[in-house]
Amino acid sequence: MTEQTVIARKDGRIGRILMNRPKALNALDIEMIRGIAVALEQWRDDPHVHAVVIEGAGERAFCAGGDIIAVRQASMDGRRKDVEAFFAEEYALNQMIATYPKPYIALIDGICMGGGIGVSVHGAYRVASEHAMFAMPETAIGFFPDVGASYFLPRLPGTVGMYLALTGARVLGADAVHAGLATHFVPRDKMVGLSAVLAKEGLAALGQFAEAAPTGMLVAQHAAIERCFNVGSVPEVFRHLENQGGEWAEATLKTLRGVSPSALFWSMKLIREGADQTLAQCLATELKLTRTVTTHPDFLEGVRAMVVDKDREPKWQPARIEDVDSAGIAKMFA
Ligand code: QUE
Repeated sequence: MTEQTVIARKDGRIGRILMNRPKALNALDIEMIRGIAVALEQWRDDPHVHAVVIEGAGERAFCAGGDIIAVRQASMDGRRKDVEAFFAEEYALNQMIATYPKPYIALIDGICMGGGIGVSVHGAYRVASEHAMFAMPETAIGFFPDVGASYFLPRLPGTVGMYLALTGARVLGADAVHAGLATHFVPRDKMVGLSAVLAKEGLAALGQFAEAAPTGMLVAQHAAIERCFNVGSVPEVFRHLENQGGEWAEATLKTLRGVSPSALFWSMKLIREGADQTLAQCLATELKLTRTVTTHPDFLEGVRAMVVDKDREPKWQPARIEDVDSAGIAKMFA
């Protein structure tokens, strides 16, 4: 018998969802996406379920993302329907979570990237521990911040969302609360207790367990982030970082020089345009963009280099931001 990759069960006052693929860092494949959606539908009108709690199995991850290896394979095989179904169902789940009529509580005590953010940040309550690590690292694989990132990133304080989108910077638990990615801070050693008390007492448990989030480092970089990322174009980000100098700017430049140049352009356009759209509109734009981006050489190469072969040496086409054609990027949104 194979282990269930999503375990959904009722426990006291709550419905529990466990993402249970710990060896793959609980990355969401289409079966898991369907499993979560089915559980949420069943509990929507179940009077015994007062709230839903979602967690990741194992010590390392809440959820490391979507099953991007399967998407790449489907794209290479020309199985466009499979590519489309994956993103369409994933984004529909993100929308369902955003509009779910009962409290939806994500307990995040490890890696939470990409698709993992999609099954947490749209819910009303996101509890992060000191081991929570949030990131939208898609520019590194020649993709773009999706799962509604074009809705939630522009709504973070200042230009922090654009910084996270372009660099894929990691945000730890305390910073995540300050930035608004998480709503509550609970240390790891209390997270199991919180989970149990949620089943017994419901949402009131949150208030009992939450602590003040310690000050992180995002706050310290806020002024520099505004100076370098609240600008009009990708080349301007580079120019401001080069003028800025110092350790943070150097490290940020090094990161940006390693990611897909094309992905920087389409991600900036996407995040900027999402600022004045609804979540549904953002998800529709993102779904449209998956159709062109998943056939772009940088997506196939990025997933190969970062996730499949793990040599971490992607060969981008084009390789320099100077050679990215803005008009060609704009056409990918049409
Ligand atoms: C950038 C990304 C992803 C990534 C690595 C990056 C991403 C993603 C995964 C991932 C992780 C574990 C898995 C899996 C995929 O890795 O989006 O199937 O088991 O989903 O550098 O954007």
